Amino acid sequence: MSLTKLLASMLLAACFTLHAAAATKPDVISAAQSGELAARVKAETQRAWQGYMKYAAGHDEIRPLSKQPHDWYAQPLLMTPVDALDTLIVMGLDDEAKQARELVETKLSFNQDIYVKTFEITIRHLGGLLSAYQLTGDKKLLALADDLGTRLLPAFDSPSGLPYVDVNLRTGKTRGTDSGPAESGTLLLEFGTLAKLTGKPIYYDKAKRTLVETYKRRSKLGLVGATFDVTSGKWTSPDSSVAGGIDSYYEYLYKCWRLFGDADCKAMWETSIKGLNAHVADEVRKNELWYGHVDMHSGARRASQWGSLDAFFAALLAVSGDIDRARRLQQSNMKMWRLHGIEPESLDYRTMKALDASYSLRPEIVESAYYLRRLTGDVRYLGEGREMFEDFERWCRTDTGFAALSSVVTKQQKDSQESFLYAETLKYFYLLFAPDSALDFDAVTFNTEAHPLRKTWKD
Ligand code: DMJ
Repeated sequence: MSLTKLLASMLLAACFTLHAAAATKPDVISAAQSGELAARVKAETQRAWQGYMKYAAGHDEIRPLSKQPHDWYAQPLLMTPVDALDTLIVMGLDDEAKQARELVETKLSFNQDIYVKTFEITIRHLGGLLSAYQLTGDKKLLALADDLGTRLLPAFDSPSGLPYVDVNLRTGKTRGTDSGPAESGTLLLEFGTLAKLTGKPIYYDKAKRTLVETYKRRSKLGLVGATFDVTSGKWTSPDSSVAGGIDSYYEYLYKCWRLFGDADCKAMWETSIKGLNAHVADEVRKNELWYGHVDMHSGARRASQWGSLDAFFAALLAVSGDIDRARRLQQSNMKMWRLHGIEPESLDYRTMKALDASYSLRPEIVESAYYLRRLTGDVRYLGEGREMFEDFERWCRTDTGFAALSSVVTKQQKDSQESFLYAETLKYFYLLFAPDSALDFDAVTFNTEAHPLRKTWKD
């Protein structure tokens, strides 16, 4: 081969390689491909629902490897149908939605002598029932929510106004004083909506008080700690971050302004986000944005830790109007995802080493991709969504649904499938790829379990 021919063929090969790379680049997704992805997510949701119905109908969850039912408490509270119902409706899986609704309406009773987690039952059950009621107009769902709301109210009767961790649904007895901002600050979207829909202001007032009590305990830097004692109302850990245990407290400060137009919430959010950006935000390797852990009083850095729960914060930045930081943070989220081809529960963002390598089928990074896609119109988030969905299917899929991973390094599956898989992870994947008309983003406010709530009342 002549030198010219050799050079020409090398150039051609280089062009081909570049073209091939461009073709697989995540940001080149057409509307048709996006529609196909939405259909794939819908089919996977249907398949996972059928797995639950076959092996665990009427129970809280299915264990995806042993195919056994699993309940959180001595009596099932139908976590999966309650969490899945609005997702099935939004996806147009009508037969499956009918099954979920029937299970909820015929088998769910809150008149049980069991202590339940105030926070978890509020975000999953109150949130799920209220959103399903708003989507269907079915009054039985609102009656269930009202019954549950009444049974949870004793949780607010503590000396500090911060809620007890557990409440007995039948006796109203409470227990659990070791709590934190996420548990006290993630109740107002649900209790507030319940108040508006039932005309019972007590629900709004109690949940707002506990949010305000949390905020009142902020430091001079505008930051909250990780844990407090419900009886004394004193901080027991000064560790400040946007991580699990605190996360959705910040989310609800902003979203309660968005849904209820509550000006106090707006003011509390504005003070808080200033404190977070001034003291908790951290930039490494020149322009990578993360939010680490600091002492709430001094601002001294305690850890460079980030994780799959923290990933929601890009969505919150985006919806509250800070698109620039939101985009940068989502890049960091993707860097976390790509480290092992699926994200770890937590990592050190300075060393980029996983600190907890498990993956619980969490939705937050997908939630952020969805918000950014809707708010910027940028197709790169579709490409990143496809990449994540393909990894998610590759490593977590089982013949009955999806399994958590005990390690994202070894990809060893674990016998656990939390109900937020249906409420959040599959819903956010679907909404990311589906046309905007699948759900009017501007008209809803998602609670922290991705149950969309709508303002249907007059002020
Ligand atoms: C969900 O129950 C909620 O999103 C909560 O705010 C945090 N943890 C899970 C999902 O990861």
